[in-house]
Amino acid sequence: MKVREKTAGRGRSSGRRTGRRGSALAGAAMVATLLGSVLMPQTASAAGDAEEDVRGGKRLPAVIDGGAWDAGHVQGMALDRKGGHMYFSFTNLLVKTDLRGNPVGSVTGFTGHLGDLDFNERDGRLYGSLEYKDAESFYIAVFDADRIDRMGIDAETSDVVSTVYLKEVVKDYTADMDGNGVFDGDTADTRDHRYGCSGIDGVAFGPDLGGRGERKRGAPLLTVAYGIYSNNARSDNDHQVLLQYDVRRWKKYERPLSESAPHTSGPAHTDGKYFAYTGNTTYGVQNLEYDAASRNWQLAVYEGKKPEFPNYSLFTVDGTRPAVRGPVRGQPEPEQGKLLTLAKEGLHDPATGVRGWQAPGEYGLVSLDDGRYYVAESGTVEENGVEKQTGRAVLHRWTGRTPNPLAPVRGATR
Ligand SMILES: [Ca+2]
Ligand SMILES: [Ca+2]
Ligand SMILES: [Ca+2]
Repeated sequence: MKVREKTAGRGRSSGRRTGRRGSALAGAAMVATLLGSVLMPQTASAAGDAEEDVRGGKRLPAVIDGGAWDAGHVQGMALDRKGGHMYFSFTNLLVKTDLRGNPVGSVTGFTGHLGDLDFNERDGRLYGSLEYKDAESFYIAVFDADRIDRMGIDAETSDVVSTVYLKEVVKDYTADMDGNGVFDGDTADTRDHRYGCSGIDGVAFGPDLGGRGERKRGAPLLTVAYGIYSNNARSDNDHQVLLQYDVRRWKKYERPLSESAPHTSGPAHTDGKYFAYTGNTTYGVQNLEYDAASRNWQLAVYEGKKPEFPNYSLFTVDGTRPAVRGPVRGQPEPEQGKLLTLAKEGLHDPATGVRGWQAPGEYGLVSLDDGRYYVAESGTVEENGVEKQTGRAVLHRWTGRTPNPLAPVRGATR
């Protein structure tokens, strides 16, 4: 049995979409710890090293082990705090665990790319990004979370998951930007794809980005971040793009997942489209999260490669500053858009004005809205000749220190 681990330490060169960039672990103690967590998920973490929930709610464990699966790498996590469940997206597999890391349900059989997740406390449903690039189709997958009550639920033949088509994303993804009459498809090596859009990944519920982040009577909006191809040869791909939707009007659009006959049922318009100037990244916002304590949005990315940018791995958008109308830089034709403001925190690159952090979160980031976050650790483990993907939610505290503001809580370190 071989064990590799991918997310320890920062400052390494940028990752690729598959996230396969692990280095071999040395040290028998670490291996033993991982072996224990993988082979005995029933006894995972919890009790002994649980951290007290000072707000009087459920005690939240320092580590929630999402298990080891013959699937893609971990893409995102979502917490149903009231229900006591954690959800892990493994690219083509959704796993639901209790807070001790015991698997209680799963949805299988996705042939597309299931990315980041968020749980909507208002309707008790789980939302995730779902991409079918070859079919030029991008959806939000909506899961009836309560009904994920057994392992191996089929995504297509059961009605636990429905999908809503995002026209705005398809329009930007398929844009023939060089006007040669040919759409070049799923490749970074092209001038096509408006803003460099490769699809969608990060999702999170939060306030209207056009407002000041205050709690309004209105429901939180589903916020969906674009994937953005890494391409150093163009200047129109230096923004993160965030779309907002009021999902209370979505019932009429929801359709069963049919991967052989993709549907196009979805809202004609967004409820807001926003731009954050960060410099180009590799596949855009991997994980998006709203933190109600600071009213900040966290955007975790795989670092970009443009030498003229600082290429941070985490960006913080100041949610108390309403988006302002202004020029979307670098576009082939002058363009106005709603611009977000990066928080005046963290590392600062004077040349570009970009602020950010060298921090984890690209495999999963969940704010507890009290200065603590679950950060996903992605790894691999070999069992009986099969390489399996692992995902663990590890509790961190936001310290605000540079370069990495996220520090593991007591009991979370190995
Ligand atoms: Ca073209
Ligand atoms: Ca991802
Ligand atoms: Ca998320």
